[in-house]
Amino acid sequence: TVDFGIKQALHQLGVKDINDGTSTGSNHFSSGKILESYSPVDGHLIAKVKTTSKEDYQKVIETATTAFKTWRTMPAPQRGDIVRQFSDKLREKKEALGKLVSYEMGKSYQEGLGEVQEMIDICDFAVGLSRQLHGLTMHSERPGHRMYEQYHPLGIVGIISAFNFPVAVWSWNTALAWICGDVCVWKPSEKTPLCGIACQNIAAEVFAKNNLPEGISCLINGDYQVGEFMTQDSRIPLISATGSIRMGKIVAQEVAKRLGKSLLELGGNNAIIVTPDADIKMTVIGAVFGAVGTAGQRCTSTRRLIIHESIYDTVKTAIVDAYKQLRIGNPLDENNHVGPLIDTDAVKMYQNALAKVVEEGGHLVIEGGVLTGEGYESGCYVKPAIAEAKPDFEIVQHETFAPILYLLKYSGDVGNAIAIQNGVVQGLSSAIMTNNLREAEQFLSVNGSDCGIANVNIGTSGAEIGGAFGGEKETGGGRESGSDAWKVYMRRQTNTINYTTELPLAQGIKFDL
Ligand code: UN1
Repeated sequence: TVDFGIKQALHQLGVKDINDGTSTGSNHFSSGKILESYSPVDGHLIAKVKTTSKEDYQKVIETATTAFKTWRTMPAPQRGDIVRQFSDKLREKKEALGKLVSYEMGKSYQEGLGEVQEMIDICDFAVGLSRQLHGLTMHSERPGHRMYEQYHPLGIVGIISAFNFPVAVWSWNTALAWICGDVCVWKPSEKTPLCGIACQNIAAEVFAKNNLPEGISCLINGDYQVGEFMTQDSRIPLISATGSIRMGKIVAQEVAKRLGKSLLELGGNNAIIVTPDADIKMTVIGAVFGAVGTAGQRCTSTRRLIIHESIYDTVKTAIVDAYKQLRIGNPLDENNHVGPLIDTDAVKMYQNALAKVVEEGGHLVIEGGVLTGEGYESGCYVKPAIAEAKPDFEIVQHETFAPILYLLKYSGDVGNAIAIQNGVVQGLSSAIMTNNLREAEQFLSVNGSDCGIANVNIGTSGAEIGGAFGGEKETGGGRESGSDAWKVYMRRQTNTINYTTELPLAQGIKFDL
């Protein structure tokens, strides 16, 4: 088998592979049980990682707490310079890290590189932001008084991330949290622990070079129980969690019990509305990349196409034709479009969803199925499938993390399509394909899409880092990445200063002694 430079990439990232030693793990406190990381690309065991025990966790938090005392006093623009150095390192290691993402998670190498690019982009954004952590000033109602607000660092930010964006989502959080003066403790998905170690190594190198404590960035490894150490820990004022709605509900309740803050990025059930005025060629590119990119495992993946009946057959034929060109196979081979699912459990969920849509009366236009034989030994490769369905099917209401696209038909005015699009519990990303200004504006209006992201003539996935990223309803309501998402990583303080010799009370209250 061709190695595609994996061994070298692991070496460059300081991640030991299974032949180099028994275990790997750059977090300094890891005495828990062993976690094995298998590649969905070829089914090989890549490495073993030691997980974080409860005792280790206590030490991690002590380290983070100590680091926070130094870090929070460093001026924000200087913290920005550290983030700049971190992004320089990411530029150096882009190919290696992109390759590891591709090999451990299974997305195409191009998308692996794209993910590292998102890390670089958010760092650049954060560097500029480090000079712009602005508060407002306001006019006091009392004479000789000044009022303003300022933002201070929050403390430890706990990050729980998912396998599908094993490096970028961490950096959306850390790049902002760091310039805000916070320190981070990260629990990556137990399905992609090596990506976590690689990132930690890069961060550690930068902190060491600047004589800063490594505790500014901490890594903990393990399953949901390790996540629970953080959600239940009142020393962590903010938990930023990405994953399923089921997981998010648990995290939200645990954090709320201690009145902590949570930032949730949960499931999507993203749709593209295709109106009679759509550009079909653009629609096909947007829909196909949205549905099969990352093998349908983005939270922004396109799951539903809501097509006007007058162009339904045309769109269906064009999409089916495009699917016939898709090459499925090793994601490190740049000739392939679609890589494997994360593991065989994900394959089972894909199969169950296909069975369910048929059971509910749907029709498979492209059947799908699991690939076997040479190159597919991991058992994780599936064919992207397309099903004609009804909006209210139970399975269509549900987010299946796999390349399954549902075709739904609407008639009449675009308002009917918007009602279908909004008729699910999730509210992450949405799009409309139209050249009709009225339709586009209605889609973006108060009566339009209820999602956190609403695009015109662009698909549902592939958001830029400059905007706030997140969604409404059961997607969890959090916003990460660009715009003013940084504010959640800081505590706001309102300051009123009296520079007179009198003490007038607000609201005109008289209190004479
Ligand atoms: C995710 O799937 O969790 O918008 C994040 C996108 C990417 C991020 C997806 N920029 O598709």
